[in-house]
Amino acid sequence: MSTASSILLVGLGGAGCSMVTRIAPQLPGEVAVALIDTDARSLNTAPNTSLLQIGRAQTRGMGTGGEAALGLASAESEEAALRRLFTGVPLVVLVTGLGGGTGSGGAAAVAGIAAEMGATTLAFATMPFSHEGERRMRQANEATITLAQKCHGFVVVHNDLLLQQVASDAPLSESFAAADTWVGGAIRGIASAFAPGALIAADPSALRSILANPGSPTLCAYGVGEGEGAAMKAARAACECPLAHGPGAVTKVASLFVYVAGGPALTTTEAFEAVAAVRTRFGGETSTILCARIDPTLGARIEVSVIGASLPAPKSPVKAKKGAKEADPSQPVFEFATEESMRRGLFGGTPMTFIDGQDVDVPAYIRKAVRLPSAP
Ligand SMILES: Nc1nc2c(ncn2[C@@H]2O[C@H](COP(=O)(O)OP(=O)(O)OP(=O)(O)O)[C@@H](O)[C@H]2O)c(=O)[nH]1
Ligand SMILES: [Mg+2]
Repeated sequence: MSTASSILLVGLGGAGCSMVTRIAPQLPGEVAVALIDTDARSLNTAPNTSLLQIGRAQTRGMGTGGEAALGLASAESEEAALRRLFTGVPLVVLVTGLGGGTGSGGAAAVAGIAAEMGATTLAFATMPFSHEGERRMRQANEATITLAQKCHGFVVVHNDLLLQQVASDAPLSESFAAADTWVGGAIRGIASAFAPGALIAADPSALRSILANPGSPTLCAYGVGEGEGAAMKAARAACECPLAHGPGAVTKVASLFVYVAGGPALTTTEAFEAVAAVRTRFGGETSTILCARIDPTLGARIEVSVIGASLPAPKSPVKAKKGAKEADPSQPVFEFATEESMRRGLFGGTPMTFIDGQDVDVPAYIRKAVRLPSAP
């Protein structure tokens, strides 16, 4: 099952397989696609797609019924097939939904094998809706810890946040499809950046060079703009993208990868302006890799995709010297305010409520940059 493509998009578990099946038709032809699940029903034959059923002995072609331990055993039972799948692939993009058993249990094992086979591994993992209950959320949270350690880049996607972008009376299947357009757009950006024929080209090793911090969350954003000032509109949309917000979101990065794609009218100045706007919002002073492509099918549209590596996690506190006063565990621990927490105040750490592209939990005078009169 080895593939000559430089990018392999992998869906794992029910959600991962559905998302990848929806996203795949929008990707450049060079991207290879694989679906992996314990549940045989997810593995529908699709053109140019590798299918791998895991855990035949463990689940007999059914899902794991929410058991992460079964998901892990199922992935491990197909280690040889997974190694063959990842042979010679420079970049693996893994998409999975956390909360169930196959994704939560199997994702770290699958990502670990991909990384061991030499691939730069970038994972997108959805977190359950809050109404799915505590057990699934706990299972998802536990999975994020192990999965993050096995990937070069790890993007947490909050389903609650994505669904806020969709009309509340939309049918569930439509809601998922609409919510997944953000993940799809971001993945299309990454895949197109590395496809041949880019104006300013990059290869997957460039991505690897900025994702040097396994275990830290990765910033991922995507935005589209159209008409006059399209590049700046796209850059602003990327800065407000729901993938780049939510609990635990990365607000400042050390290094950035920015991909700008537009129709034949896209100018160098516009591309650089978009990059500058993204850098102003997220940082990226250490290193910014720019990649750009003219894509005539985009017409007057411009797309901006962003991947950013978070600043290294602070070192664990130095052990107190013998005889020094121990920290009092009853003392509250205060964290430094981030730009985001200051903007969102009391609502920091809660899911965002977007209306007309604006986070309405941020006070209007901050959103609209109104200068307040100074105190007399
Ligand atoms: N964004 C998005 N999330 C989904 C979709 N389908 C399911 N989910 C989420 O993904 C989580 C995991 O569900 P599944 O992927 O069905 O579970 P699984 O990994 O197949 O695990 P088992 O079926 O228990 O073996 C769910 O709790 C939902 O939060 C989808 O199409 N899009
Ligand atoms: Mg399933």
